[in-house]
Amino acid sequence: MPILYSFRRCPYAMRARMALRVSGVDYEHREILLRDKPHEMLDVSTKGTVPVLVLDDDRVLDESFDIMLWALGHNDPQGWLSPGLDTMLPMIDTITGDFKTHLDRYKYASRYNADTTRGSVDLSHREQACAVLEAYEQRLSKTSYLMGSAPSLADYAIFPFIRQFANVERDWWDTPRFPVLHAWLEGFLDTDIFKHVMQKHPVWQANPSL
Ligand SMILES: N[C@@H](CCC(=O)N[C@@H](CS)C(=O)NCC(=O)O)C(=O)O
Repeated sequence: MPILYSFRRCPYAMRARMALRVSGVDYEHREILLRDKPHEMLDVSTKGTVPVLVLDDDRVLDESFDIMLWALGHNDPQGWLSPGLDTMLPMIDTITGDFKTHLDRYKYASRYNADTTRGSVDLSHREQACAVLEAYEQRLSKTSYLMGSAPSLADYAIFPFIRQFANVERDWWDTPRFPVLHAWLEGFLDTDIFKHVMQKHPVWQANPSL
């Protein structure tokens, strides 16, 4: 059975878990702590990020998007790939590129700016992230989902990052400046698949009896 190293609150791991879930592929879930990564994971993927999927033939997938494609390549019962990868990729790349850059600088301002107090946010980066969100807002004003009338890989690959953004300043997000995007996100947070992949797991231990 494939093994997935995962961390519950990581948006990259969330999207990988959702694709695995929808595909029906069975796997062993190994919950890790980012501050105490098991050597079994680092031995197979030295870059030390989650998610990591170790396949039955010992191949290792250590990019969340590759895990999504691998799972959907096995089985895509809801047609997540239907819009076509070429159509979806530019949008998906924006979220893990520009948007995530600004999200991290907005949320973890003190990590990036020595003058900033721990716990404070950087509103200039919030605004730059909002420029990306504005495009989604306009798109979702025309269609129910990012690629049309049905949810697709694009929605599932993107919404965990918008969730992370929304949680930085929940009251501000709930105002809401992006009402359509807000409702779209709430819809995904309420799905069975999301609730399932957010179930809690104890931290994995190689030798629990020791
Ligand atoms: N490009 C990777 C990024 C994964 C990533 O950055 N995950 C974060 C957690 S959300 C991580 O593992 N960071 C390492 C750390 O915090 O030590 C992917 O898509 O899987």
